[in-house]
Amino acid sequence: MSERDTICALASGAPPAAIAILRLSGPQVRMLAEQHLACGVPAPRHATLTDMTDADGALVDRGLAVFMPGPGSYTSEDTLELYLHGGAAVIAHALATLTAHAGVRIAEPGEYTRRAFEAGKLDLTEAEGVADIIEAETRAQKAQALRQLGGGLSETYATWRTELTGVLALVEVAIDFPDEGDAPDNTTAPILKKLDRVISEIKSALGDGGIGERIRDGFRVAIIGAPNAGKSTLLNRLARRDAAIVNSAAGTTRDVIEVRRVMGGHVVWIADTAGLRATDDEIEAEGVRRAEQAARDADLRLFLVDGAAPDTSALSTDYKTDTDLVVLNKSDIGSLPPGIVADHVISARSGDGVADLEQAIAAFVGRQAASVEAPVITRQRHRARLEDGLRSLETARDMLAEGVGAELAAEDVRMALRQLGSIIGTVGVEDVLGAVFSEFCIGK
Ligand SMILES: Nc1nc2c(ncn2[C@@H]2O[C@H](COP(=O)(O)OP(=O)(O)OP(=O)(O)O)[C@@H](O)[C@H]2O)c(=O)[nH]1
Ligand SMILES: [Mg+2]
Repeated sequence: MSERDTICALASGAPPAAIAILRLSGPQVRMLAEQHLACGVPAPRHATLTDMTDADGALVDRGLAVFMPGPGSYTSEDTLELYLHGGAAVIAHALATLTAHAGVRIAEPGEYTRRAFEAGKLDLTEAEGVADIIEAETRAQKAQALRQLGGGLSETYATWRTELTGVLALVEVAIDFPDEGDAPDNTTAPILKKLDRVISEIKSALGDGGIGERIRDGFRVAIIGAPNAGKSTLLNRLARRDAAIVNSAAGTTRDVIEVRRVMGGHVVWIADTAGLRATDDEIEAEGVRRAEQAARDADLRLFLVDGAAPDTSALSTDYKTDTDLVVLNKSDIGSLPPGIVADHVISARSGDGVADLEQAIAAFVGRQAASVEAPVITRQRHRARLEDGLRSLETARDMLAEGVGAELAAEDVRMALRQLGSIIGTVGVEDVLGAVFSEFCIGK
């Protein structure tokens, strides 16, 4: 294929809307403007009011056209944006008119940004920032996406890659000119020092408690406790809807039921779980296994204790941490048992004390989010590659320290460079590109 397709798509929201923005990019944009716009190819970067007509000369709509010639456009190709009336018939007529030409088709999800990436306008973490900013629902998500889009992660990776390239050069010198007179320490000590610095920086990025991922994907809170403690009743209250079945029979909930809320400015997933108890029922036992998994995966656990029939055995589980909350339920029944130290006393049924509990959850996620100033890792993809890179660097360091084969150490540093490179998309990304760009909406 000598020329790539010209792509077009609705870039604005679903009709009906005040305005529909159609976006075109590719080699045939000028031709399309000449054939279908009364103004011809609009003056670059000026909004031009014009009629748009179809192949038969019938009026499609009248609107504004903005032409951005390549390579100074987002995709670095000729790009045209049409601001038409945001009705379904207008959009359908306009897109049908454009795609009637050979080599003009509807864009794939994220294809504009993919072209921008391929033209070197942004790296992969910046492209992910574009997807994230569109998905962002909280200010914290937006701020993180904006930072990423602005190259906030790229800079960190560029610094590490520069330092590692320096390390590699030193290792290669050591391979080419082994200095037999010197003690090995004299040549390897400075290399090890540089290597150790990068290793400790990567370790500290990895040890961020997953805050970047939590801000992007949501914090996890699990409601844990004995059967009948009122976990599902509490979930429904927090969800403000009837998400889970409530019943006086113990062992009602089997699956983990998650609801999503924004609390303290962050996305929070609250999980209701099966009551913890030993059981012969195969399905319930699987529910208990899933409950314990949800408890381990959570950032915060609410240990719910039934005030009417206190069973505190869940409080001694190995996944309970100091920041978890012990919540005594059914305060409406009166006479709550003495001797249980609870962070909150509530009635999930009447709602008493639940507002305070919500505030405590919000405060917890707020503190967590603030615990890392500018997370380097915002997705599992980054974490996995960075862990691989760290392993390679640690292997290289151990080999250098033991004085076995600088060649092997060099190979591991090269490997780490490739692993970091795949995060920003400079190397070996064919396999990840599809996954990254498929998350986008069409028109971006
Ligand atoms: N009086 C009173 N009853 C409650 C309260 N919260 C829950 N209940 C009742 O306790 C029973 C069990 O409630 P659920 O929410 O189903 O309890 P659960 O912990 O989800 O139970 P499992 O799913 O079986 O583990 C139901 O009859 C609820 O109406 C409360 O605050 N006060
Ligand atoms: Mg339940």
